[in-house]
Amino acid sequence: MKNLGQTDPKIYQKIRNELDRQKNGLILIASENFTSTAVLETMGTVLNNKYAEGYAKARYYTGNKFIDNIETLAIERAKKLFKAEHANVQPHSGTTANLAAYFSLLKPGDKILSMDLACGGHLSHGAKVSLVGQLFEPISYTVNKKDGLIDYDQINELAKKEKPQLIISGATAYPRQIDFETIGQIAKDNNAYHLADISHIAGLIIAGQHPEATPFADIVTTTTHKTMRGPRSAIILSKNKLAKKIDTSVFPGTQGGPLEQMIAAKAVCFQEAMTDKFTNDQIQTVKNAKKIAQILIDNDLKLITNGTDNHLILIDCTPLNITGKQAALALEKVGIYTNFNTIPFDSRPAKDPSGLRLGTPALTTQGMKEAEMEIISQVIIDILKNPQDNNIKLKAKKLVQELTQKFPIYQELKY
Ligand code: DSN
Repeated sequence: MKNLGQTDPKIYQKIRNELDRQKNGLILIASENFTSTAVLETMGTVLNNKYAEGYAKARYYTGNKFIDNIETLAIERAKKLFKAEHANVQPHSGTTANLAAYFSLLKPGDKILSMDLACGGHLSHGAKVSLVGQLFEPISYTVNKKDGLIDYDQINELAKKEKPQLIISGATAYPRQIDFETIGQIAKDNNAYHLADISHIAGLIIAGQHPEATPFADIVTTTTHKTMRGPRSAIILSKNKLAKKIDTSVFPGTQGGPLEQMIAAKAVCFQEAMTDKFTNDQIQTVKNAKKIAQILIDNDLKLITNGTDNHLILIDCTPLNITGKQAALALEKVGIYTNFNTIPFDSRPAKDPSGLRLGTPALTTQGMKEAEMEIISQVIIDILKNPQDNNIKLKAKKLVQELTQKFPIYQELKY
C-alpha cells in the first residue's frame, strides 16, 4: 500500500492499525470472518472503475466484455454451489438483497411473517424501525419460551390466521438448525411465498453441515462474508420462474450500477467454497462452537437452547449479574471481540441487552481447533465471572497474545 501511504498517510495508518487489531485479537463475532488475500486483492482492482448497469449482454454502457465474463462466471458458480436455477450476484448487501427480493414478490402493505428481532430475526426481515417494517405489514413468530427453539406450530397458526404474502425463515442469533422444509410447507399450504435468508449459515449449508434451503424456498438470500468468508456483499437465488422479477427488482428497482469488483470477489469466494479446505473448515467451525458451548455449560453458564448445532452460541448473562454489553466490553479489554445481543423475550433494550453472542468462523479460518477452544472458553468464563479482576485480565491478555502468535493471519500482507 505504498501509494496510499504517500497519498493519505492518515487513512493508511488507520488501516494498518485495524490490521494489527485483527492480527492481535480473537474474533468471536459470529458474523465476521477472515477473507482470503485473493478476495482482498480482487476488491481493490480496476473493476471498480467500470459502470455496468444492466446485465450481461444487456448493459447500458459499452466496454463491458470482460465484466460480462466475470459476472456470468460468478452467477454460474453461485448456481452450482447452492444448486439454484437462478442467481443474481449484484446486491450490495444482505439488506439490499432482501429489499429487492421483497419488491419482486410484494406490494406495499402486504404482510410478512418473520422471526421476531429479539428472538434472533434480522432488521431487514420486517423490524418496525426499518424501511421494510414501514412499507410492509410485519408479523413476528417467536421461539418457544421453554427451550428457545423455533415454534413451527406457532408459524403455522400465524400463517393460517394472518394470511401473509411472504414467510421468511433465517436468523442472526439462532444457535440451532432451521427446518426450511417445514417452513416451506407452511408457506405452500397458506399460499405464501417462502424466502430463506441463509446469511449466517451459507457456508455450513455448502459444506453439508446444515440442511439446504434452496429446495424448499422460492427465494434464498445470503450475504457472502459470514461463514462464506468472501467479500462484504450478497446474492439472491431463486427458481427460474422468478428470475426476471428478481433481476428487474435489483436493477433498476432498488440499485443502480453494480459493484463489479465485489462481484468478481464473490466469484473468487465461490471458487474457494468449492474446495475440500472450505468444507473441512466449516465442519471444524461447528465442532469448535460445540466445544465452546459444552465448556460454558460445564461451568454453569446459561446458553440459549442449552447448546448449539451451528457456528454460534448465545449466552444469557443475567445469572452472571452483568449485561451483555458489559460482558462484551470486558472481553474487548483483553482482545476478545464478541457482540452483545438480545436474547428471546429480552426484558432489556437492544442497546444494552441480556445476551452475548459468540461465533467460531474466524477462529477456525485461523486454524484453531478444539484444544484452542478449551483455552478460549476458560478465558471467557474467567472474565465473565470476574470482570473487574486485574490479574485475570492480565492472564487473559497473555493467552490471547500466545494464541494469535501461534495462529497468525495475513502474514503475506505487506502494509
Ligand atoms: N448484523 C449481522 C450480524 O451480526 O448477524 C447481520 O446483518
